[in-house]
Amino acid sequence: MASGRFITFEGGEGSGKSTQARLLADSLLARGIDCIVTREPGGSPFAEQVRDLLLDPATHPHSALSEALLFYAARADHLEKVIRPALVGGRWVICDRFSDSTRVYQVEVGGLPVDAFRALELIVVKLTYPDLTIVLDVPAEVGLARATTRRLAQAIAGEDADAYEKRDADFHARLRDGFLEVAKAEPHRCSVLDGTKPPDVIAAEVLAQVDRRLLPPAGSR
Ligand code: T5A
Repeated sequence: MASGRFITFEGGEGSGKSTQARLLADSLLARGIDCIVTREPGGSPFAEQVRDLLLDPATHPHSALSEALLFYAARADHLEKVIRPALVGGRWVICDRFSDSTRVYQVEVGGLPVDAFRALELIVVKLTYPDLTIVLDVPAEVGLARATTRRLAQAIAGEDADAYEKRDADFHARLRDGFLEVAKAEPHRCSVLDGTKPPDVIAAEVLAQVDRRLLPPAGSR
């Protein structure tokens, strides 16, 4: 049975993941490759409900373990209802954040023991690892400025800034270092791209990575 490819976008806040996920989907669809764009936390009805709880500034303070368990509750449903069925059906899945975000936010920054993270990965993700992860790297202040601009626009429409963007600049710098460490540890899966370039330039670089790493050479297609 044909199996689709699983591509994730990772990086700090406002690094351009959602923008690039959409642009990649447009390029793949133009090539006749059936794909879906999804996100974490979220991506399935239950996981979107968990997302609302996680990102609600009014949610009561909780430990890194409690937070990780919520992310994996959402991830389990997302994998079961959306990601695995798409891949089994031969569709490509483009996901805005996945387990590397837990590794960075909850383990590297939040202090969750790495053994707990590995145990949850074994139980929930099993063998559904991404084939390719694009890490969009931007200085913390650039990502924050972009995310804040967008949030301000949303606030006019009645939305509040989420719980995460209220944290300080040091937090965002640690996130950046965390994602670069993940990419360094797994170069066969991860590709780091400069997220400060214009969106269309980054999109071309993403496509080049997809071509090089996931698509067979033209003669063998
Ligand atoms: N989280 C998530 C965890 O703690 N653990 C986990 O396991 C998971 C899965 C999710 C939060 O949850 C945390 C991480 C997050 O804090 P979210 O709202 O989904 O919350 O947050 P983000 O994923 O950070 O989403 P953002 O929308 O803030 O960032 P994106 O998707 O990286 O950026 P994007 O594409 O929306 O762009 C942001 C702005 O920048 C502009 C866009 O037009 C937009 O205005 N932009 C550019 N401007 C100039 N040049 C470019 N190249 C640009 N690309 C985009």
